[in-house]
Amino acid sequence: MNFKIASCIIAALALTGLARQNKLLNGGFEGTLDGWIPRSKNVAVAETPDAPQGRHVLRVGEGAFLHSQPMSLEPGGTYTLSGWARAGSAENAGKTVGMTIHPVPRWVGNVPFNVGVGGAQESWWRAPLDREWKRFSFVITLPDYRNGGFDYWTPWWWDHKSWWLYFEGPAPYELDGISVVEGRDAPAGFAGETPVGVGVEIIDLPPYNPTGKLLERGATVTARAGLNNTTAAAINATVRWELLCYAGKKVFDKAEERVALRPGETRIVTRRQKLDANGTLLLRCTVLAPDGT
Ligand SMILES: [Ca+2]
Repeated sequence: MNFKIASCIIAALALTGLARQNKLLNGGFEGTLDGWIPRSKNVAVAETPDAPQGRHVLRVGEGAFLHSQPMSLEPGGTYTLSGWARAGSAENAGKTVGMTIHPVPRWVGNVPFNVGVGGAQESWWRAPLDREWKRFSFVITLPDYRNGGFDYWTPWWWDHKSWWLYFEGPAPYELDGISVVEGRDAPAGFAGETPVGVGVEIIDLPPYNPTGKLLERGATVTARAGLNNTTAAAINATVRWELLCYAGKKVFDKAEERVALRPGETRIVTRRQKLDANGTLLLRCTVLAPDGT
């Protein structure tokens, strides 16, 4: 079983069996920004008929940059980063969008450094931008602290496995189908994280307020889940929504619906959830295989 976690939401998937698994969550941006950390408001998922993967892409505007959620990679491992990029304006055709990876610090405030520090390899990879979608592919070889890579960094602030993927380019530009897979060969197209990619977000949460109540008991929120069949086969699945206590031990509410996904299809499902419980709550979306596993 594979789990993905996004702030107050957990999405889980019980289907397995991908040939090459994407280390990124929601690299296809199918319906939500789940799995990504925009560093400004000028980053959005957009539906477009010419998306190279699925039907949604990421649009990055002026002054914006973004990180992926942390992904777990093996020290000394070799991975291939691939995807599609496109200029969002005629002026940006011919320019490049840069990407690199940073260790994820355990301690907020530690200055991140990228993969090239302390090593001889490239620190940044640059994908060409054009008015048409262009595919890019780069091989990343990680330093190995056991052989001296990053050995001057004390281990308490980094677990040597957690990395962020980071993009910075000439806005506006667009990205789609981002994959990080093991080995030196780029996948033919997008590599799924799981057979059905699941991204979940609550679209009507009030802004964070450290001095007041976030939501009153009995309030209703709307959750939106993007379900993307990343395989070449049709999948009949069950979507299960559960409202849980923070520890995951008590279920306050549960609902299920059946969903049929054609190969490559994306479906957006929504859930209006009444918060009829006290405390810190999790709304979990689980996609189950036909046999309920
Ligand atoms: Ca997509």
